[in-house]
Amino acid sequence: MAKPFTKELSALQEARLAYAPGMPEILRHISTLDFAAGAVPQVEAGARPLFTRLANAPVLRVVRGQPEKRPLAVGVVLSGGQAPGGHNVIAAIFDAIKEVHPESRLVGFCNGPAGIVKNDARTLEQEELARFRNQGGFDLIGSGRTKIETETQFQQALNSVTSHRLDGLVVIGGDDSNTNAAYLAEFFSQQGSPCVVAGVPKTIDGDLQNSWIELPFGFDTACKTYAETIGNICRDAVSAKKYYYFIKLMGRSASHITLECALKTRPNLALIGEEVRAEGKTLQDIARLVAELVVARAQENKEYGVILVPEGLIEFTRDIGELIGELNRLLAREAATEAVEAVVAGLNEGARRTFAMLPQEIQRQLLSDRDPHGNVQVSKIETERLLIHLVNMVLEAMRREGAWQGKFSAQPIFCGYEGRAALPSNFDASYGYSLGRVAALLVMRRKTGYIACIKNLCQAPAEWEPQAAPLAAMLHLEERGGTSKAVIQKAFVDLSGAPFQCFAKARTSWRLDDCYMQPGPIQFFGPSAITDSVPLVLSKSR
Ligand code: FBP
Repeated sequence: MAKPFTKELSALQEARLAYAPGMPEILRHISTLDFAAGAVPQVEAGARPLFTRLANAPVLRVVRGQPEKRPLAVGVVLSGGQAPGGHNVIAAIFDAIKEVHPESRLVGFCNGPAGIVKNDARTLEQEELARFRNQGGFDLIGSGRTKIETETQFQQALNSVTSHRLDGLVVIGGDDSNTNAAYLAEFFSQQGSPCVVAGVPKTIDGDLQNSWIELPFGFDTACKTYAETIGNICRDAVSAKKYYYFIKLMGRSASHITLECALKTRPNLALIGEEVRAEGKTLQDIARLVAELVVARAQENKEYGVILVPEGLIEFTRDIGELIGELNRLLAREAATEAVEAVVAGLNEGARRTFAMLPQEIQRQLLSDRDPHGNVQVSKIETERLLIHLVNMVLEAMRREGAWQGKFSAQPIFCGYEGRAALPSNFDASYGYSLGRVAALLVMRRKTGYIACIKNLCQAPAEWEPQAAPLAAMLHLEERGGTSKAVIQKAFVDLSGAPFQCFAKARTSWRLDDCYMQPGPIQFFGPSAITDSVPLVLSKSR
């Protein structure tokens, strides 16, 4: 296979290589930086016994300190789904450790955490990295979803970092991957390894947020990419006036992406999973709600429209949510080896009834493999098609009763993978780069079990505030695969928060009036108000 850096780039990719990402002013002189300890956050009682080494760690602020001149050896791994800005995290670690000492080494573990276990690694050099700066995708070293969980895997991971004589390992990942980073940090520390473990918050889903992490990197670019498509579709809808577009948006569980895209494009309806759950709605209720919209718009002579459907919607509905819970329990117990009939027979009565009402294809998708963390692979479930099917049924019933004579022609669309590997926006290019420098500093100052954070993201990068927060403080007990486990809590859309409230206030007029907005493609050249815009969910929170 040809080496990645021999790839030919487009004119825009070439131009992006020259972009100098922004960063907080203080991060420019890495070798003279240190951390100052702040408050010590509480670690949940259930997690404390598992993290005896990591508990009682303070939040860290970046400050000036004594120069460091030692060469550093750092390992890096990309974990989970792609997110724009990942290559910049790696480039930043490389630049930072070379600034500390030209003989510093950066080792990339290939294809995700499996690369750490198998010690599938290679040294990354300037010439190769130069072709990946400000580029999308994760193809420099690849990614993967393997979970490091058995005693043997932990030992193998330790052997790998020891064999490379690493001072630190940087895990670039989402909630599950950073949970894994916390366990690795604790294990390495208990075994007396000098290798520290640092996390970097990544995921387009936007669900790795808490008191210290305003947003993970990748969310901004993915939302801008999807919003471009949605805005174009809205324009098509209002031009052709003949289709209802059901656009499913990636984001696994939480509806952050849908909320951001709705604020950017103003569709006729945007379903928010967290609201559906709060109101205890079933999928049938949602189908009726959409049918009502179709009927109301038809009365205004509008037989077209745009509806946003979050990928995780069905998990939030009362009926399908319960069914998925039941299936997860049975599949975990039976290790998915049992025949489908046997799994279905094990369902409680309500779940069995819900299952029976679903089209066969959706039944099959619901039963397909879980990911290594036990999650249903919602990106494989065609919720947008299922909803169209159910809305059609409601409308046809209305037709039979003489309550509906209109036309309903629907098109399903899925916005997903294309947003994960897009060329990073200026925001994500700079954010990824800044996070990478904080991660390098964590290794340089031998701080283990921390995640790099940047506060004040609504401001220009020069004003951003770099920090590091203890991973242990983010853990809480959750039931996973039938057992209780300390994991980083996913952040869902806060229905009382300013971004959702702002959407809730505006959406009534979007239903019947066509208030569509067309944000257009991500811009890299031009006025800063356009090229450097930040996610609306951040700016509306202020
Ligand atoms: P991460 O949380 O690992 O970043 O992945 C996000 C995501 O893109 C989800 O939005 C989506 O449901 C899932 O990955 C798809 O996974 P896969 O790449 O395995 O199809």
